[in-house]
Amino acid sequence: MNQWLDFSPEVREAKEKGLPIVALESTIISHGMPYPQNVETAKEVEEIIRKNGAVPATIGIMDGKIKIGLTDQELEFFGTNKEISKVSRRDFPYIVSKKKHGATTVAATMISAKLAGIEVFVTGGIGGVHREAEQTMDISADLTELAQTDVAVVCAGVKSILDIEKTLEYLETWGVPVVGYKTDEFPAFYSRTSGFGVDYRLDEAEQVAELIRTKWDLGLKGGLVIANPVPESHALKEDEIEHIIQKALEEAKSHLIKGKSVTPFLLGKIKELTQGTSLEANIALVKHNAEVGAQIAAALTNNRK
Ligand code: PSU
Ligand code: MN
Repeated sequence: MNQWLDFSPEVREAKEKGLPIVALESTIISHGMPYPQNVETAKEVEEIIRKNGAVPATIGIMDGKIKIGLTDQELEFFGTNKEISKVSRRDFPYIVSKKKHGATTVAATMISAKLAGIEVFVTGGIGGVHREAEQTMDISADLTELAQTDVAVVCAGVKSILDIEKTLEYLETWGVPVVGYKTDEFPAFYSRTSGFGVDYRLDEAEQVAELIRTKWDLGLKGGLVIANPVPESHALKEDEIEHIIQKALEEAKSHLIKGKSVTPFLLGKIKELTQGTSLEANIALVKHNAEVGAQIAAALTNNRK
C-alpha cells in the first residue's frame, strides 16, 4: 500500500511516535478559495493544529503520488496551479495511474487518510444531496464515502446550496452519526443554524473521541460527521445568504452546469456575489474546525493508549 503514499518528514515522524494527526483536504485550496487567501489559510490552519497538540497532514496528489503532508512550497503549488483537477473517489485511480496532479475532495481525502492511518479530518463543508436531486440524482460521493470509510470529519455542516434535509436523511440511511459539537442544531456553513437538529450533541472533545472509538470498536464501519458551527462573530445572516444562493442556483441551471463542476461553480458564484464577507466567514470556520479537530485527535490518541 505504501508504494502509493508519500509522507512528509513531519507526518512520518508523528506516525512513528504515535502522535495525533489531523488530515486536511486540498480541493478547498485549489477550488474552494481564491489566491492568496487559500494558501495563507492553509498555512494558518496547519499552525492552529500544531498549537492544539496535533500534527497537520494536508493531502493532495502530485505526479500520481498521494502526498500525506505538504511543504509550504507544495501548498503554494496547489493554491496557484490552474490545471489541478478535482479528485473524488471516481477520479482517484485515473489520476494516480496517469501520474497526474489532483486536489482531493472530502471523499478522496478520507480514502487517503484511511490508507495513511489517520482518523480525524478537518475541512470547511462537506458535499451532500443537491436541491432537486430527485430529478438530477446529484448526490456527492462524500456521503457514500462517509458510509464506508473510517474517518471522522470535522466540518461546519453543509452549505444551503444543498438540500440539508435530504442530506441528513441520506446520512441516517447509511448509518453515519451526525454529532453537534456544542450545538443542538445542524449548522449551515455560513450560519450557525439550519432549522434541522443533529442526532447527538456533545460538548467535550473527549466525549467525541469516545463515541468515535466506540463506533469502530463495535465493528461499525464508516465515518462520522462532527458539526461545529461557524464562530458567532463571523456568522452571516441566513436570509441574505439564501438570496445569494438562489441566484447562484439559477445561474448554474441557465448555464447547464452538470456533474463535478456543479459545486465549484456554485462556490465561485457565491464568492463573487458576496465578495469579502463570505470568504472571511469561510476562513474563520475552517480555523475553528482545526482547533476542535486537533483536540479530538489528541483525545482519540489518549483513548487508544
Ligand atoms: N463544500 C464547501 N466547500 C468546498 C467543498 C464543498 O462548502 O470546498 C468541496 C469539498 O472538497 C467537497 C467537494 O468534498 O466540494 C464536494 O464536491 P461534489 O459536490 O462535487 O461532490
Ligand atoms: Mn455532484
